[in-house]
Amino acid sequence: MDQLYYAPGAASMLVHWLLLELELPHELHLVDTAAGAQKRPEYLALNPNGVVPTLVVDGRPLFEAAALAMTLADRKPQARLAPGFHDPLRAQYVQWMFHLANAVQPLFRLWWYPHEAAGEANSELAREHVRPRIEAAWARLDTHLAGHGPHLLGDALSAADFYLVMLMRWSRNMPMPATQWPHLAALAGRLKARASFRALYAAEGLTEWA
Ligand SMILES: N[C@@H](CCC(=O)N[C@@H](CS)C(=O)NCC(=O)O)C(=O)O
Repeated sequence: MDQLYYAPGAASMLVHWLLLELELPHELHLVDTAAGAQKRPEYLALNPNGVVPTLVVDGRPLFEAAALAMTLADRKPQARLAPGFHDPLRAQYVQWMFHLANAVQPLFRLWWYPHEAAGEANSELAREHVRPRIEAAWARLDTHLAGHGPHLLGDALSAADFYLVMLMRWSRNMPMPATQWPHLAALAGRLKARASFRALYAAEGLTEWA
């Protein structure tokens, strides 16, 4: 059985959501990130990066939320959350997963941990600079959905949509949350209506943005 090391609402949420959506048996291990448990030697032995998630599969710890999401989606092809290797949509799917992982998620690292890049004294300034970049990312994604939606791959729902909705959730308390963009809001509404989303919220004890 897969073992997920998670913190409520963190990047582990994507992996947890897909475990539930795909009905894959799993065991949860709460990592108290507020107390710094992710930096303790026993956790670093699993994930030397000191972040969540870690997913232990067949006794082997794996990390990086996007990679874990792709691995899980490929594991259950009948759920059709990842186009198959010979499907023409596969390249677009990989593109969106990498785009979210490389161009969108890191902006949130800058938003939540501005001191890492800019130092404590410049944190507010760093946030001021990253905010328009996050909003520009939403605008580009919304434009894509307007022309080619309702999902990132058009009619086909995929793990990339789950990823996008998790990232959207992270913006919920920002001055311009992602739901201000209508096609993004519609996508989130559809994904949030899924039973797996309710199960995820119950399991992680989440209430905000329900
Ligand atoms: N690229 C990693 C990033 C993971 C990450 O930054 N996780 C955050 C929570 S969203 C974390 O563990 N933060 C605690 C810390 O950095 O100490 C992934 O996607 O798995």
